Amino acid sequence: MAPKKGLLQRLNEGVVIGDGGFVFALEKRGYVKAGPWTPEATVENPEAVRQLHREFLRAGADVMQAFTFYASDDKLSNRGNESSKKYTCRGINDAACHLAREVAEEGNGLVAGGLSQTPTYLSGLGKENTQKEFQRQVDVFVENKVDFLIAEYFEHVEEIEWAIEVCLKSGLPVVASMCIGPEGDLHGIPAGECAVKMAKAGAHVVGINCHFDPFVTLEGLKKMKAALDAASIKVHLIAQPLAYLTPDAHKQGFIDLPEFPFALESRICTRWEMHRYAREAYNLGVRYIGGCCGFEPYHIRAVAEELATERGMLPKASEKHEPWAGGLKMHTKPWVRARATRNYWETLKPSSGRPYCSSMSKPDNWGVTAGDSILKQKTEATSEAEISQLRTKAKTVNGV
Ligand code: CBH
Ligand code: ZN
Repeated sequence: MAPKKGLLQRLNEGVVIGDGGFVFALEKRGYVKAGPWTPEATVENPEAVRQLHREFLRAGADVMQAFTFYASDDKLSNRGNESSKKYTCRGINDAACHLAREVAEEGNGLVAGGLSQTPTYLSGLGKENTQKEFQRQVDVFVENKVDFLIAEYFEHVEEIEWAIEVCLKSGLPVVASMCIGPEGDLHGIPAGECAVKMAKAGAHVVGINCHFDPFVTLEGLKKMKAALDAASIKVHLIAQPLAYLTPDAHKQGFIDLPEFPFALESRICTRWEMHRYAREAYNLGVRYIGGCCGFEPYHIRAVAEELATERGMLPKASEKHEPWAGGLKMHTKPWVRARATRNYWETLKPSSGRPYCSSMSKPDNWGVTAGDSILKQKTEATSEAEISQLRTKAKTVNGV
């Protein structure tokens, strides 16, 4: 068999589909604790992690991200009453790489080792200490021969620049993705500038994951693209947004929504919204298109179905899903059969089923993340005027 094409070749030739949200999906299935959000499931319940990888592969994902989110030693040591179970960075990252590789080999998947922001940085302990945390993870990724590295979920561009520096020493392709929106990072650095800094630090692919919905994320990516173009920098773009609609979120995204993290369900994007996301991302020039928290395999399948022509194939999971609701033609009831059209689902405005729900909430207005604690700086309520401004913005961004 010919060797698998690497990430950069695939991006140069076409589109790469990422996977979806692991901590969120596995929390709901009972294998991850919300709060610490650490991935000890790779050791405790490997079958659950393996199964989720398989479902994303079957849905069309080209990348199996090893489940190594927040798996640096400093983060793992802060798991409340579970801290006595001594899981190490090495043990968890190694197990995660094995699981991802096992499933990637069942198809044409690539394995990515992932780094994310650290309590060491957020507590202000400096570059050397922060890079030590990254290095310990990267050492395990290199030993396991992952196909590329992905630094994701960074709120401060300075920290991701330090992560990129460590990653590059491995010689592997490096993807750098920040959890920011159009307003930029938490130090006030605009989104465009963040992209330029990540690219200048040497990342091969730059972009955004988590914190905002697909359409707000693409607004951020537009700014990144404009700044990269203005600086004549050529890199690939990545988008891995939330599957939750967040038109009302402020700078820190869904973390500040009152529904985070246990009551976000009414905000979940439909598969049809993911078709729109995939098309808009592709048209913008984004070539690494995946998802983060809230993205389940059926969302990734929708991305793969939307891009089936570009990719020259449908995913395996489409055996059970005829694109644009075709399967409904086999329904016993004629009014359901009548819904087997693209137009029906594209124009539907789904109801929430909750008569007393507002479409927008008032985001909390807390301070910035510092280590694992939150410094409450101000708690001004969002004003009515601000809410109405957000509604207007949402109409234009999300068409809701
Ligand atoms: O598990 C995953 O899907 C990772 N690829 C990304 C997780 S982003 C996690 C957001 C929650 C973090 C927090 O509240 O601290
Ligand atoms: Zn996320």
